[in-house]
Amino acid sequence: MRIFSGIQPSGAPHLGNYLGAIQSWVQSQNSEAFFCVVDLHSLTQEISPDDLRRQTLELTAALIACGIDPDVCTLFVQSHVPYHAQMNWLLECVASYGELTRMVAFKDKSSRQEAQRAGLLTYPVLMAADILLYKTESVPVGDDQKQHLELTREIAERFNNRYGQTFVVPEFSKPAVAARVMDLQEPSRKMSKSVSSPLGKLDIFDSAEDIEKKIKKAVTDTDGEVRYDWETKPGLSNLLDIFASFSGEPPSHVAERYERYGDLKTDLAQLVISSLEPIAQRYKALLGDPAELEKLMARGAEKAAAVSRPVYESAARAMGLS
Ligand code: ATP
Ligand code: LTN
Repeated sequence: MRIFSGIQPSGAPHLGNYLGAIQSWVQSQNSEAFFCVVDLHSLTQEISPDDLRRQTLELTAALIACGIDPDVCTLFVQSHVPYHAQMNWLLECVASYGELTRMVAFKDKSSRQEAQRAGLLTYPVLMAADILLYKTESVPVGDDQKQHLELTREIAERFNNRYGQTFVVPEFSKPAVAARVMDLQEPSRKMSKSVSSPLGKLDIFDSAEDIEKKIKKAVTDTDGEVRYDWETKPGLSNLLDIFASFSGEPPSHVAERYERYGDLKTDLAQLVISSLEPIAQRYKALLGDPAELEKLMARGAEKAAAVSRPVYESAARAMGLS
Protein backbone atom coordinates (compact mmCIF):
# COMPACT_ATOMS: atom_id res chain seq x y z
CA MET A 1 0.00 0.00 0.00
CA ARG A 2 1.43 3.39 -0.99
CA ILE A 3 1.53 5.63 2.12
CA PHE A 4 2.55 9.28 2.43
CA SER A 5 2.62 11.58 5.44
CA GLY A 6 4.38 14.72 6.56
CA ILE A 7 5.36 16.69 9.64
CA GLN A 8 6.59 20.26 10.00
CA PRO A 9 10.04 20.99 11.46
CA SER A 10 8.58 23.78 13.55
CA GLY A 11 9.86 22.47 16.92
CA ALA A 12 10.32 19.23 18.83
CA PRO A 13 7.51 16.72 18.23
CA HIS A 14 4.93 16.71 21.02
CA LEU A 15 2.72 13.89 22.28
CA GLY A 16 0.05 14.75 19.70
CA ASN A 17 2.50 14.34 16.84
CA TYR A 18 3.88 11.16 18.35
CA LEU A 19 0.62 9.39 19.22
CA GLY A 20 -1.51 10.89 16.44
CA ALA A 21 0.94 10.40 13.62
CA ILE A 22 4.50 9.13 14.14
CA GLN A 23 3.51 5.96 16.05
CA SER A 24 1.21 4.85 13.25
CA TRP A 25 3.86 5.70 10.63
CA VAL A 26 6.27 3.37 12.41
CA GLN A 27 3.68 0.60 12.54
CA SER A 28 2.71 0.97 8.89
CA GLN A 29 6.13 1.54 7.29
CA ASN A 30 7.06 -0.59 4.29
CA SER A 31 8.96 -0.13 1.05
CA GLU A 32 5.99 1.81 -0.37
CA ALA A 33 5.86 4.34 2.50
CA PHE A 34 7.09 7.95 2.13
CA PHE A 35 7.57 10.18 5.18
CA CYS A 36 8.46 13.80 4.68
CA VAL A 37 9.84 16.61 6.84
CA VAL A 38 7.82 19.47 5.34
CA ASP A 39 10.18 22.42 5.69
CA LEU A 40 8.36 24.47 3.01
CA HIS A 41 5.22 24.33 5.16
CA SER A 42 7.15 25.73 8.14
CA LEU A 43 7.79 28.96 6.19
CA THR A 44 4.12 29.84 6.67
CA GLN A 45 4.98 30.79 10.26
CA GLU A 46 7.72 33.06 11.53
CA ILE A 47 10.94 31.04 11.84
CA SER A 48 14.59 32.11 11.54
CA PRO A 49 16.68 30.51 8.76
CA ASP A 50 19.07 29.01 11.33
CA ASP A 51 16.24 27.53 13.35
CA LEU A 52 14.60 26.05 10.27
CA ARG A 53 17.85 24.40 9.16
CA ARG A 54 18.60 23.03 12.62
CA GLN A 55 15.06 21.85 13.29
CA THR A 56 14.90 20.07 9.93
CA LEU A 57 17.96 18.01 10.85
CA GLU A 58 16.69 17.47 14.40
CA LEU A 59 13.27 16.30 13.26
CA THR A 60 14.82 13.86 10.81
CA ALA A 61 16.86 12.44 13.70
CA ALA A 62 13.76 12.38 15.93
CA LEU A 63 11.75 10.39 13.39
CA ILE A 64 14.52 7.81 13.07
CA ALA A 65 14.80 7.68 16.88
CA CYS A 66 11.04 7.00 17.07
CA GLY A 67 11.48 3.99 14.80
CA ILE A 68 11.22 5.22 11.21
CA ASP A 69 13.78 3.11 9.37
CA PRO A 70 15.24 4.78 6.24
CA ASP A 71 16.30 1.33 5.01
CA VAL A 72 12.68 0.17 5.02
CA CYS A 73 10.79 3.27 3.85
CA THR A 74 11.67 6.60 2.23
CA LEU A 75 12.38 9.47 4.66
CA PHE A 76 13.19 12.82 3.06
CA VAL A 77 13.00 16.61 3.30
CA GLN A 78 10.34 18.32 1.19
CA SER A 79 12.52 21.14 -0.21
CA HIS A 80 15.16 18.63 -1.38
CA VAL A 81 12.72 17.41 -4.04
CA PRO A 82 11.81 20.29 -6.39
CA TYR A 83 8.59 18.71 -7.70
CA HIS A 84 6.67 19.63 -4.51
CA ALA A 85 6.92 23.37 -5.12
CA GLN A 86 6.37 22.88 -8.85
CA MET A 87 3.29 20.72 -8.40
CA ASN A 88 2.02 23.21 -5.83
CA TRP A 89 1.71 25.85 -8.54
CA LEU A 90 -0.19 23.55 -10.89
CA LEU A 91 -2.64 22.69 -8.12
CA GLU A 92 -3.05 26.31 -7.01
CA CYS A 93 -4.63 26.73 -10.42
CA VAL A 94 -7.05 23.88 -9.69
CA ALA A 95 -8.06 24.74 -6.09
CA SER A 96 -10.34 27.72 -5.53
CA TYR A 97 -9.84 30.72 -3.25
CA GLY A 98 -13.24 30.05 -1.61
CA GLU A 99 -12.40 26.51 -0.56
CA LEU A 100 -9.07 27.61 0.91
CA THR A 101 -10.66 30.35 3.04
CA ARG A 102 -13.04 27.73 4.50
CA MET A 103 -10.20 25.68 6.03
CA VAL A 104 -10.47 25.66 9.84
CA ALA A 105 -6.68 25.58 10.31
CA PHE A 106 -6.33 28.69 8.12
CA LYS A 107 -8.99 30.58 10.07
CA ASP A 108 -7.39 29.57 13.35
CA LYS A 109 -3.79 30.37 12.40
CA SER A 110 -4.46 33.53 10.39
CA SER A 111 -6.35 35.04 13.31
CA ARG A 112 -3.16 34.65 15.35
CA GLN A 113 -0.77 36.16 12.78
CA GLU A 114 -0.41 39.89 12.41
CA ALA A 115 1.02 40.11 8.92
CA GLN A 116 -0.80 37.19 7.33
CA ARG A 117 1.41 35.24 4.95
CA ALA A 118 -0.26 34.19 1.71
CA GLY A 119 1.34 30.77 2.22
CA LEU A 120 -0.93 30.22 5.20
CA LEU A 121 -3.89 30.31 2.83
CA THR A 122 -2.34 28.09 0.16
CA TYR A 123 -0.76 25.67 2.68
CA PRO A 124 -3.30 22.86 1.98
CA VAL A 125 -2.54 23.01 -1.75
CA LEU A 126 1.13 22.27 -1.06
CA MET A 127 -0.03 19.42 1.16
CA ALA A 128 -2.18 18.11 -1.72
CA ALA A 129 0.89 18.35 -3.99
CA ASP A 130 2.93 16.32 -1.46
CA ILE A 131 0.35 13.56 -1.37
CA LEU A 132 -0.65 13.40 -5.04
CA LEU A 133 2.97 13.35 -6.30
CA TYR A 134 3.40 9.86 -4.85
CA LYS A 135 0.16 8.27 -6.11
CA THR A 136 -0.64 7.86 -2.43
CA GLU A 137 -3.41 5.48 -1.39
CA SER A 138 -3.43 6.12 2.37
CA VAL A 139 -2.46 9.17 4.47
CA PRO A 140 -1.93 8.45 8.19
CA VAL A 141 -2.52 11.75 10.03
CA GLY A 142 -4.20 13.08 13.15
CA ASP A 143 -7.84 14.16 13.14
CA ASP A 144 -6.92 17.85 12.65
CA GLN A 145 -5.80 17.09 9.08
CA LYS A 146 -9.06 15.49 7.93
CA GLN A 147 -10.37 18.65 6.27
CA HIS A 148 -7.09 19.14 4.40
CA LEU A 149 -7.28 15.58 3.17
CA GLU A 150 -10.84 16.05 1.95
CA LEU A 151 -9.62 19.04 -0.03
CA THR A 152 -6.80 16.93 -1.48
CA ARG A 153 -9.35 14.37 -2.66
CA GLU A 154 -11.48 17.12 -4.17
CA ILE A 155 -8.49 18.61 -6.01
CA ALA A 156 -7.45 15.17 -7.34
CA GLU A 157 -10.95 14.43 -8.64
CA ARG A 158 -11.31 17.87 -10.22
CA PHE A 159 -7.93 17.53 -11.92
CA ASN A 160 -8.76 14.05 -13.22
CA ASN A 161 -12.12 15.23 -14.58
CA ARG A 162 -10.69 18.33 -16.21
CA TYR A 163 -7.39 17.03 -17.58
CA GLY A 164 -7.75 13.24 -17.72
CA GLN A 165 -6.94 10.47 -15.24
CA THR A 166 -3.65 11.47 -13.58
CA PHE A 167 -3.93 11.20 -9.78
CA VAL A 168 -4.87 8.48 -7.31
CA VAL A 169 -7.55 9.73 -4.89
CA PRO A 170 -6.10 9.04 -1.39
CA GLU A 171 -7.86 7.79 1.77
CA PHE A 172 -7.59 9.33 5.24
CA SER A 173 -6.30 7.03 7.97
CA LYS A 174 -6.17 7.89 11.67
CA PRO A 175 -5.09 5.96 14.79
CA ALA A 176 -7.80 4.19 16.83
CA VAL A 177 -6.89 6.05 20.04
CA ALA A 178 -5.34 9.52 20.50
CA ALA A 179 -6.06 10.76 16.99
CA ARG A 180 -6.58 14.09 18.70
CA VAL A 181 -4.42 14.75 21.75
CA MET A 182 -5.64 17.88 23.49
CA ASP A 183 -3.70 20.72 25.09
CA LEU A 184 -3.01 19.78 28.74
CA GLN A 185 -4.04 23.24 29.93
CA GLU A 186 -6.90 23.89 27.51
CA PRO A 187 -8.48 20.50 26.75
CA SER A 188 -10.89 22.11 24.30
CA ARG A 189 -8.09 22.72 21.76
CA LYS A 190 -5.59 20.34 20.21
CA MET A 191 -2.03 20.14 21.47
CA SER A 192 -0.07 22.18 18.92
CA LYS A 193 3.57 23.11 18.31
CA SER A 194 2.76 26.64 17.31
CA VAL A 195 -0.16 27.52 19.57
CA SER A 196 0.06 25.58 22.86
CA SER A 197 1.73 27.13 25.93
CA PRO A 198 4.80 25.35 27.40
CA LEU A 199 2.63 23.70 30.09
CA GLY A 200 -0.04 22.77 27.53
CA LYS A 201 2.18 20.64 25.33
CA LEU A 202 4.42 17.77 26.26
CA ASP A 203 7.40 17.40 23.94
CA ILE A 204 8.77 13.91 23.47
CA PHE A 205 12.24 15.07 24.57
CA ASP A 206 11.09 16.89 27.70
CA SER A 207 13.04 15.99 30.85
CA ALA A 208 11.49 13.50 33.31
CA GLU A 209 10.92 16.41 35.75
CA ASP A 210 9.06 18.43 33.11
CA ILE A 211 6.94 15.46 32.06
CA GLU A 212 5.97 14.87 35.67
CA LYS A 213 5.23 18.55 36.28
CA LYS A 214 3.11 18.96 33.14
CA ILE A 215 1.04 15.85 33.81
CA LYS A 216 0.53 16.81 37.49
CA LYS A 217 -0.64 20.27 36.43
CA ALA A 218 -2.86 19.06 33.59
CA VAL A 219 -6.33 20.59 33.83
CA THR A 220 -9.05 18.08 34.78
CA ASP A 221 -12.33 18.85 36.58
CA THR A 222 -13.68 19.00 40.10
CA ASP A 223 -16.16 16.15 40.31
CA GLY A 224 -13.43 13.69 41.31
CA GLU A 225 -14.71 10.55 39.56
CA VAL A 226 -12.33 8.74 37.18
CA ARG A 227 -14.48 8.03 34.11
CA TYR A 228 -13.78 8.06 30.34
CA ASP A 229 -16.23 10.64 29.06
CA TRP A 230 -15.18 13.23 26.46
CA GLU A 231 -18.46 15.17 26.78
CA THR A 232 -18.19 16.13 30.41
CA LYS A 233 -14.58 15.26 31.28
CA PRO A 234 -12.33 16.26 28.36
CA GLY A 235 -9.18 16.91 30.43
CA LEU A 236 -9.32 13.54 32.18
CA SER A 237 -10.33 11.67 29.01
CA ASN A 238 -7.33 13.19 27.26
CA LEU A 239 -5.03 11.76 29.96
CA LEU A 240 -6.77 8.38 29.68
CA ASP A 241 -6.28 8.41 25.90
CA ILE A 242 -2.58 9.18 26.31
CA PHE A 243 -2.28 6.39 28.88
CA ALA A 244 -4.14 3.96 26.62
CA SER A 245 -2.11 4.62 23.55
CA PHE A 246 1.15 4.03 25.41
CA SER A 247 -0.10 0.92 27.23
CA GLY A 248 -2.10 -0.50 24.31
CA GLU A 249 -5.34 -1.07 26.26
CA PRO A 250 -8.76 0.62 25.86
CA PRO A 251 -9.04 3.96 27.75
CA SER A 252 -12.15 2.80 29.65
CA HIS A 253 -10.16 -0.15 31.08
CA VAL A 254 -7.49 2.23 32.33
CA ALA A 255 -10.21 4.35 33.99
CA GLU A 256 -11.59 1.33 35.87
CA ARG A 257 -8.29 0.80 37.67
CA TYR A 258 -8.21 4.25 39.29
CA GLU A 259 -10.22 6.01 41.94
CA ARG A 260 -8.13 9.16 42.30
CA TYR A 261 -6.88 11.60 39.68
CA GLY A 262 -3.54 11.92 41.52
CA ASP A 263 -2.79 8.20 41.28
CA LEU A 264 -3.66 8.13 37.59
CA LYS A 265 -1.41 11.12 36.96
CA THR A 266 1.52 9.61 38.89
CA ASP A 267 1.34 6.32 36.96
CA LEU A 268 0.82 8.11 33.66
CA ALA A 269 3.92 10.25 34.22
CA GLN A 270 6.01 7.11 34.92
CA LEU A 271 4.62 5.36 31.84
CA VAL A 272 5.34 8.34 29.57
CA ILE A 273 8.84 8.82 30.99
CA SER A 274 9.81 5.15 30.58
CA SER A 275 8.32 4.95 27.07
CA LEU A 276 10.09 8.07 25.83
CA GLU A 277 13.48 7.57 27.46
CA PRO A 278 14.92 5.10 24.91
CA ILE A 279 13.78 7.40 22.08
CA ALA A 280 15.66 10.33 23.64
CA GLN A 281 18.80 8.21 23.93
CA ARG A 282 18.70 7.15 20.28
CA TYR A 283 18.03 10.78 19.31
CA LYS A 284 21.13 12.03 21.13
CA ALA A 285 23.30 9.38 19.46
CA LEU A 286 21.97 10.24 15.98
CA LEU A 287 22.57 13.97 16.44
CA GLY A 288 26.16 13.17 17.34
CA ASP A 289 26.78 12.25 13.68
CA PRO A 290 25.25 15.00 11.50
CA ALA A 291 27.24 13.87 8.42
CA GLU A 292 25.51 10.48 8.52
CA LEU A 293 22.11 12.22 8.84
CA GLU A 294 22.91 14.40 5.81
CA LYS A 295 23.78 11.27 3.87
CA LEU A 296 20.50 9.63 4.82
CA MET A 297 18.58 12.74 3.79
CA ALA A 298 20.30 12.84 0.39
CA ARG A 299 19.48 9.18 -0.23
CA GLY A 300 15.85 9.77 0.79
CA ALA A 301 15.52 12.73 -1.59
CA GLU A 302 16.89 10.66 -4.45
CA LYS A 303 14.40 7.86 -3.84
CA ALA A 304 11.52 10.35 -3.51
CA ALA A 305 12.45 12.25 -6.68
CA ALA A 306 12.56 9.03 -8.72
CA VAL A 307 8.90 8.41 -7.85
CA SER A 308 7.54 11.98 -7.93
CA ARG A 309 9.23 13.25 -11.07
CA PRO A 310 7.20 11.18 -13.58
CA VAL A 311 3.96 12.08 -11.76
CA TYR A 312 4.81 15.78 -11.90
CA GLU A 313 5.69 15.49 -15.58
CA SER A 314 2.45 13.75 -16.48
CA ALA A 315 0.40 16.37 -14.58
CA ALA A 316 2.27 19.23 -16.31
CA ARG A 317 1.78 17.62 -19.72
CA ALA A 318 -1.92 17.00 -19.03
CA MET A 319 -2.36 20.74 -18.32
CA GLY A 320 -0.71 21.77 -21.57
CA LEU A 321 2.81 22.54 -20.41
CA SER A 322 5.06 21.04 -23.05
P1 ATP B 1 0.95 23.26 14.33
O1 ATP B 1 -0.19 23.08 15.28
O2 ATP B 1 1.97 24.19 14.79
O3 ATP B 1 0.47 23.47 12.93
P2 ATP B 1 1.23 20.57 14.72
O4 ATP B 1 1.57 20.47 16.16
O5 ATP B 1 -0.17 20.35 14.28
O6 ATP B 1 1.73 21.95 14.25
P3 ATP B 1 2.24 19.19 12.41
O7 ATP B 1 3.63 19.11 11.95
O8 ATP B 1 1.38 20.13 11.67
O9 ATP B 1 2.19 19.58 13.94
O10 ATP B 1 1.58 17.75 12.41
C1 ATP B 1 2.25 16.54 12.18
C2 ATP B 1 1.31 15.38 12.42
O11 ATP B 1 0.89 15.35 13.79
C3 ATP B 1 0.01 15.45 11.60
O12 ATP B 1 -0.30 14.16 11.15
C4 ATP B 1 -1.02 15.89 12.59
O13 ATP B 1 -2.30 15.41 12.28
C5 ATP B 1 -0.52 15.25 13.86
N1 ATP B 1 -0.96 16.02 15.03
C6 ATP B 1 -0.64 17.29 15.30
N2 ATP B 1 -1.21 17.69 16.46
C7 ATP B 1 -1.90 16.60 16.91
C8 ATP B 1 -2.69 16.36 18.08
N3 ATP B 1 -2.86 17.30 18.98
N4 ATP B 1 -3.26 15.15 18.22
C9 ATP B 1 -3.08 14.17 17.30
N5 ATP B 1 -2.34 14.33 16.19
C10 ATP B 1 -1.75 15.53 15.99
N1 LTN C 1 -0.35 19.84 7.06
C1 LTN C 1 0.19 18.73 7.81
C2 LTN C 1 1.62 18.46 7.48
C3 LTN C 1 1.69 17.92 6.10
C4 LTN C 1 1.23 16.65 5.66
C5 LTN C 1 1.51 16.62 4.26
C6 LTN C 1 0.59 15.58 6.28
C7 LTN C 1 2.22 18.55 5.04
N2 LTN C 1 2.13 17.78 3.92
C8 LTN C 1 1.16 15.52 3.51
C9 LTN C 1 0.25 14.48 5.50
C10 LTN C 1 0.53 14.45 4.13
C11 LTN C 1 0.09 19.02 9.27
O1 LTN C 1 0.25 18.13 10.00
N3 LTN C 1 -0.11 20.17 9.72
